[in-house]
Amino acid sequence: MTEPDDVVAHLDAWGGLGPDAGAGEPRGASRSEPGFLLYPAIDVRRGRVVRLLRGDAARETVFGTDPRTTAEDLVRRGAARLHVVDLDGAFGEGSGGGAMASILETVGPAVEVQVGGGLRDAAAVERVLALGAARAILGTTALVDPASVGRAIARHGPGRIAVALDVRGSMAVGDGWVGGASAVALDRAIAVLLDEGVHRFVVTAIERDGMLAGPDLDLLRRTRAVGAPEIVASGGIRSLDDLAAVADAGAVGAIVGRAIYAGGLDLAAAAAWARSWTGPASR
Ligand code: AMZ
Repeated sequence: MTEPDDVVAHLDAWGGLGPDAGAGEPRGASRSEPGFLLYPAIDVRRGRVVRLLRGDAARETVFGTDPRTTAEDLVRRGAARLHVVDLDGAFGEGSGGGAMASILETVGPAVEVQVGGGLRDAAAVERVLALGAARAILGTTALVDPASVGRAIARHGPGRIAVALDVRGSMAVGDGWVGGASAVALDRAIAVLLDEGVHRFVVTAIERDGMLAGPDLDLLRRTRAVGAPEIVASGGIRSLDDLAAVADAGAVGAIVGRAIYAGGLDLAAAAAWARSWTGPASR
């Protein structure tokens, strides 16, 4: 799959992170589970499996017409975990709840499925966890109402709630990343959410998402440096080397999307690497 020419430029526009953003890292990556946590991604929009470029709904590639079949296929190819996003929910355009439920029903018992997109109130979180999601991921809600994340953690436990920090420049943004989206300075968002008891942050480099352009390691180091205990890296990952690089930058896991659908990352090999990963010294 080749990308349109107009979208492969300007990947270095990440101002403000600074060359020494990783200095003074507070501690080693906190590990609640063994191995490296590899999450193949299934983004669902209008019932289909899609990848977007930098989250832009107008630049969509369809990789499947049945999310459940895609989930089964990824598990067959070696996935022990899945990251499933309801893009309709994330864009505030209704709900892909049916597809989520179908994925959870089919593979939820066998693999760890984390679900995000459109979980904007306590009932939505409750619903997705009751359907069998291992973890609910909160993006917009975490920015606009961090106290509600604290309440969700108090109710469900820190292991079942993660926050999506979708980062553009030095801001965490919500609302599907469109113009006028909710936005909070990244460092501030992390500080507030740590106070609310958040343990795991899924950090997406928006400018790299879907671009197969490599991960933003400075962003990961910076996020760790401000105290995020567990980071799952997302955006731009192409290869085993990229996975190793984000692990070395302190991420406990990573989300891979386009690379496993069209970018030549062998999921079975990546899953085997992830299982055997024991820390930066193991390479
Ligand atoms: O691609 C996008 N435009 C997009 C996307 N993938 N917008 C949001 N999301 C994802 C976030 C997170 O997993 O990375 O949706 C979830 C957040 O949804 P919400 O509804 O809680 O903001």
